[in-house]
Amino acid sequence: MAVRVNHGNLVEILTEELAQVKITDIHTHLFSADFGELCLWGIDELLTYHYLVAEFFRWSSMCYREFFVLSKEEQADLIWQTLFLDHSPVSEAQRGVLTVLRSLGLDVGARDLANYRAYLRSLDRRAIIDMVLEISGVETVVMTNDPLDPIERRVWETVGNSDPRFRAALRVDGLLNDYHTAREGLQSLGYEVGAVLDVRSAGEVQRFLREWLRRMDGIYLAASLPYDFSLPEETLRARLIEECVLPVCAELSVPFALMIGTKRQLNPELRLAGDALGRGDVRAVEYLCARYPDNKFLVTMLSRENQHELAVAARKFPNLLVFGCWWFLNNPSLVEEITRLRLETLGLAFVPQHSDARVVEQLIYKWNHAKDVISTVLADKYSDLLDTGWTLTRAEIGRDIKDLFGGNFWAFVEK
Ligand code: FIX
Ligand code: ZN
Repeated sequence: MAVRVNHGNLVEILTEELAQVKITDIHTHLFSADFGELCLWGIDELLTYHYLVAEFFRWSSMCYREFFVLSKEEQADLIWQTLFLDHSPVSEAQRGVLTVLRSLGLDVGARDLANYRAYLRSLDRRAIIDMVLEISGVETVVMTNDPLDPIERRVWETVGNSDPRFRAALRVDGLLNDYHTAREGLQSLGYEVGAVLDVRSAGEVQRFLREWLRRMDGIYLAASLPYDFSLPEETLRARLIEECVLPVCAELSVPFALMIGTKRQLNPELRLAGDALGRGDVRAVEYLCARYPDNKFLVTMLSRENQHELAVAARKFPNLLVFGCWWFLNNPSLVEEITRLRLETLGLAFVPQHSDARVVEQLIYKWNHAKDVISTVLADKYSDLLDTGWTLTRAEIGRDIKDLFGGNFWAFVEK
């Protein structure tokens, strides 16, 4: 018999459905165990996450170079001391480490870094992946894959990815944002790409994209783009998108994911932690969706200021799927605001979050925290429905949650 939802059981039903949903995490920087050293895990990786490195330098006057020559373990010790012991760890990334430790059954109150380190080191890569996927409820992890990275390429050319829980996404930042360096990489792989994007070079770039999407069984092709990304325009990047990326995506029915709004290396001394953001231009997305109805676009934008316009654009174009609260937006207050905005503008037709995890255990906190916020927002929305006299069943709530946490993405990919 269908379970009717009412104000009294709504929160409990939501909590239970969220606890059992199988998540597809549509954008991460994780790798399956096949990728060896590229698969990051353990307390030292967690503590040296670039979000925390940036936060460490809010307090420390240490010179950047002095910090980066230290071993991972030494860097982690400094970050632990500064961000967790000398000050209370209230930021989202700081709290995240504690959520991970607690979820792994460790005693957070003991503040015993040596013990956390010893426990995590007693596990191996495969064991930690199994454990984390189980705890976080993540069923499928989409990686970020760059064949121009020699370490990664060697894996694809030898063992490949043998773990079906991990899926590939072909990332082409190098090609779109630094064509001349990428061209050398393509040439070394046998693609005859010239300095000028003539018909022959465009054909070779297409061949590269097609062959690597097939080799990786890539679900989508992706790029992060700067805040001043604009289309249409007379640039090499615009031509690469319109003459190479979009034709191949259309041919293989693969979405093109655009992650717009970076301001890379605002402080290069901070290395990976040195990137920032700027307000992007939604008109580029509108142009693509209108001009290329046979292409599918997955879009996330980094600036809070772009979210409303982007959601409105998605009302106009069925070939646009908005996803995630990316990077600097992944703070509970902003996730809540953006999720409300999207639900009110788009109904349930979007992908509320991706983790962007770089370290396996981060899946635990990124999803645990996201679910808490999404649950609060959904409770409000379903409660408003009940107030109108609308009836709801538990199965309907389960269906909606499945759509948000994976179904919408897969339906778009398979469209
Ligand atoms: O470009 C990206 O995919 C970004 O997510 C990363 O480059 C960024 O460093 C990050 O880790 C954000 O969460
Ligand atoms: Zn990312």
